[in-house]
Amino acid sequence: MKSIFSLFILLISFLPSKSQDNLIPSSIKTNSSILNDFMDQRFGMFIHWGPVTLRGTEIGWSRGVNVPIDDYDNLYKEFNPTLFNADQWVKVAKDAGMKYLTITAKHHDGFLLWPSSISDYNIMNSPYKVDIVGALATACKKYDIKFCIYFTVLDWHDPNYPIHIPDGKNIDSKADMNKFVLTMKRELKELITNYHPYMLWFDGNWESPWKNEYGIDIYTYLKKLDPNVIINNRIGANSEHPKLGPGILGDYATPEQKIGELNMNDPWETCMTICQQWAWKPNDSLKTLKVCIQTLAKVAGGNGNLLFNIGPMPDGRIEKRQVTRLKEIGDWLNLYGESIYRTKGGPFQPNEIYATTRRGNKLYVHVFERKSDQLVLPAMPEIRVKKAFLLRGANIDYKQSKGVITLQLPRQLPDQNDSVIVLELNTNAENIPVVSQTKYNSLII
Ligand code: FHN
Repeated sequence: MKSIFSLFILLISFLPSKSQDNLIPSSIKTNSSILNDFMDQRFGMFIHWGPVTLRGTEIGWSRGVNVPIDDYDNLYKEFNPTLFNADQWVKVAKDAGMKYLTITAKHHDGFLLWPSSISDYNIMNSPYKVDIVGALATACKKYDIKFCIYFTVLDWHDPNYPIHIPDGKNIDSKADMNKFVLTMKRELKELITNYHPYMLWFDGNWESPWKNEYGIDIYTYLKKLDPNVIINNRIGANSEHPKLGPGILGDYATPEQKIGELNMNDPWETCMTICQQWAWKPNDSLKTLKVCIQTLAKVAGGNGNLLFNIGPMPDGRIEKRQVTRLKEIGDWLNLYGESIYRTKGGPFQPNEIYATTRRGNKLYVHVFERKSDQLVLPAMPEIRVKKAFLLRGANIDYKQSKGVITLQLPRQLPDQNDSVIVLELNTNAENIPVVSQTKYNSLII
C-alpha cells in the first residue's frame, strides 16, 4: 500500500502543476484558526545548542571546516552540560515576553537531543544522560510556553544522506535516500508522539538530494500523526525561504536574519540571532536593545512573527548578557505588549522612523526616531482619529486633513527605542487597506 502511495506521490509530482501547494489536499493543511493563533503569539525563542558548543564554532557548518569531522563527531563524548536547567531556560523566554520556544532537536550534524531508539548518536550516549527535548517540553507546559521543534532535512552525519560536509559537491553513491527518508519519518514519529510539538521548524531543504515529493510525503505523514501541528516552509525542496505560494510547501514563510516584507495574506516569521552566530560563540557581538526592540516592532508592523535565537553555553547556562538583553525586551513588552501581541501589521510599510500595528479600532504607531516635532502619516481616506495618546501616557495633539494625519510629537519621547502612540479611530483599523510604499515615500520628512 505504502509503495503505491509513494508511486502516486512521485507521479503527481511530475505533473505540470500551477502550484505545488495544490499537491497537499486542503483537507489536511493546517487550518487557518491554528495559524492565526500562531501569528498572534508574535515572539518566540529559537535555541541552537549541541556538543559543538564545546568548540564555540557554528553548529553543523563548522563540521569538517573549522573542526575536523572526527573531532566534531566525537564531541558528544565530552558533552556534559551539568548546569542545564530547562525551567531556567523557559523562564528566560517567559521573562522576555516570548510565547513559544523552538529547540534544535536535530541540526545538520545529525546529533539528537532526545533519547532516540533510531540512532545512537544522541544525548543519552553523552556523559549528560538527560532528555533535553523532553525536559524543555515539560518546562514549556509548566510555564505556558508553546513547545516547538527544529528538525533538519539534511544530515551530513548520516551515511544514507548523500552529502557529508557543508557545501559538499560530492554525491555519495553508497547513500540511500529512501532509507534516509524512512529514518527521518521514524525520528519525527518519536518527536511527535513523545513531545507533541506545537510547530515543526524544518531546515536544510536546499541541497540537491532533497526533492519536493519527499517534502509532500513527510508533510502528509506528519498530518496523520498530528493534524494540528504547524509546519514551516522549509519541508519542500526550495531555498525561497521568505516566500509562500506556488511551488512552496508549508504553512508559513521563514525570512532569515532580515525583516520580512509587509504581507497581510501569507503568514511569515523572521528568524534572527541575538548575537552573530546561531550556536554559542565566545565574545560574539550582541545586538543592542534598540535593534532588538525595533526589529520586533518592524516585524510585527510587517504582520510577522519574530523567532529570536540564543545560543546556550557548553555547560548548559545561557550567557548572563543574553539573559539581561532578553529581560530588557520583556520589560518593554510588559509596558507596551498590547501593541505587539494579537495585533495585525500595517497599514504602512515599516521604516526607520516608524512602524504601525493595529487591533480593533486602535492603530499603534511605533515611533523609533524623533526626526522633527511632527510625524505625518500617509493619507487614509475616510479614516478619522477620535483620540491620540501615548500608550500608558498623555494625550497627543494631532491634525487631520484629507485623511493625512499629523501627530505633534512631545519634546521628550517616553522610550528611546520605541515610543507607542495610540490612535483611536472611527472604524476597525484592521480593515484599512495597505498603503503602498510610494504614497509613504512622498511623506517622509
Ligand atoms: O543552516 C541553518 C543554520 O545553521 C541555522 O539553523 C539557520 C536558522 O534558521 N538556518 C539554516 C541557514 O539558513
